[in-house]
Amino acid sequence: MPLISIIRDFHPMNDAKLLTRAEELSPTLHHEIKEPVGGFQLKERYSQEKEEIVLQKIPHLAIGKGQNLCLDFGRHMVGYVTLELSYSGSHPDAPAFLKLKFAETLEELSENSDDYQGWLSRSWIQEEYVHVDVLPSKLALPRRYAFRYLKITMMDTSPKYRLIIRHAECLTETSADLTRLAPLNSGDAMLDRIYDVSLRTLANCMQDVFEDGPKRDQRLWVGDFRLQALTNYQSFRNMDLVKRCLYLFAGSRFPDGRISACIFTRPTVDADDTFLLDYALFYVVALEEYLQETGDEEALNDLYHVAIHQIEMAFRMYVENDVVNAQAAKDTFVDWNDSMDKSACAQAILIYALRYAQRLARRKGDFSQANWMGQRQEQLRKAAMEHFWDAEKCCFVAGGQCSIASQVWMVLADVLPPEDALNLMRRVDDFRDYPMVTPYMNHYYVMALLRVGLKDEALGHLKAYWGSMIEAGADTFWEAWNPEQPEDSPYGGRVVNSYCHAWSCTPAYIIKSTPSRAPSPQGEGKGLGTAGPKSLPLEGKVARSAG
Ligand code: RAM
Repeated sequence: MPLISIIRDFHPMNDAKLLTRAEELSPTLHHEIKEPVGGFQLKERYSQEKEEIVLQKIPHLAIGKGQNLCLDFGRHMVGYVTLELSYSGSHPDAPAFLKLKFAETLEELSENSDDYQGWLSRSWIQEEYVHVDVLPSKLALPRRYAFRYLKITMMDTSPKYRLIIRHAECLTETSADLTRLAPLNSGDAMLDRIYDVSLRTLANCMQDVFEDGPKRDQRLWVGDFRLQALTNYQSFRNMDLVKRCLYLFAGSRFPDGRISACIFTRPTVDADDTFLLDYALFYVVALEEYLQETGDEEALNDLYHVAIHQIEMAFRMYVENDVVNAQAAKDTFVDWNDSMDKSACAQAILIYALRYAQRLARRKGDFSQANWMGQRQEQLRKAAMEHFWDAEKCCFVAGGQCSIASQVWMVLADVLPPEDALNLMRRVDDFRDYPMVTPYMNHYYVMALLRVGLKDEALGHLKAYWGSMIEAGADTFWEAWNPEQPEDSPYGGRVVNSYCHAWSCTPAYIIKSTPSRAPSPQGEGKGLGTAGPKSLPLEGKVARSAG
């Protein structure tokens, strides 16, 4: 079932003070001018068969009715495109009628949008029909696009002239400081490439807020944001952008104070009428992680009560006798896998969030609250064992299912003693009924392997999974990817998938925050191959000091 929530007469509770602070923290956007690095023509409009065109020839190539010209900008980018158009032949006696299609990948470029029958709006497909009345002229497109390729199809001209694309450029936009980008130089070419692509993914999602995807949905979702913030701490370190987003979530909420799963920022800030229990709980986690990085007293004072409220509401609405109820499973996202029972995940994520909430409470000096959090963790942990642990199968079972996700989240929540968690994670691949379909879930899978100490397996999976996207052509990481079923889309058609997606950007975080046994060949810095006490994975850091 698609994730669509419509609440009639939804009026978010807006807090002017928090929203003003969020506004003050708006980022500076950085720009660069980028031009195509190559071009080609698709032999047929929707085929992938192409004929390369030498770059120097493009300003002289005249395209007639039905023909196309594809520009390759060399890598994925986000920005505003301007085309300088001209003609060859007689004076144009009719407007040029063009179709412009922007695509993040080659497959997307050659897909016919009319074939799309999915449940998500087709308006996300980045294509325009444009009439150009005067030639030569400059066509400055008003919309921002996320793309690497641009296909220009000449829908109609007249027998008297053909179109020429004299020049094309993109004014790129990001709030990431790209001067901070440096190669990993790990000595492992695939790992270096994964690192680079993951930071490109993050940079292109860093706009006025941390967007989930610059093609779609272009907005701030809590689940994506938490992972972006973690990767940002290891790379661009734009702390104000994280703070801005924390204030935005707190500044526009459900009328009862719950954090919305996502926030619109244009034309004004507005909480979406979608609530996801796990996402609301990740707000608590993200706030605590931000405070670990910055020690920001203002944020602690302004946002502490908002975070604690998420825990209180979770108990009030979703917990009965220390076990999450059926509604909790319905309101929990975890992964794009609708047939999967998410109740064990919901129970585990609540325990996990309590760990962070307890740290928050201590940080605030709210010790009675911290004690309560500690007791509740223990009660929920015991109930999780009684309710979800199957002693015969030796795994967590939810609604008769042993999914990878249930095991991963129970491990991350420290529900099992360390030795048992290790044994469970060694067998986790046996639970194949409910495959992970997003990099988002794969991130938590890797974190669970790291948590039980299976570091080689964790890095092996990172390389295999994110590496398979690179082998399939990714120059930024994709929203959904199941290497065994590459055609899959959660939306009923890949053309609306996002191919630069925030929640996929975490390899750089994992690589940088995972200490290795041996010093790196370069022996510099921290991170993979460069062990150092500061570079413990954050999951581990929290667990050890939270106990
Ligand atoms: C989609 C987006 C977003 C995700 C939500 C749950 O609309 O891909 O990234 O957080 O779903």
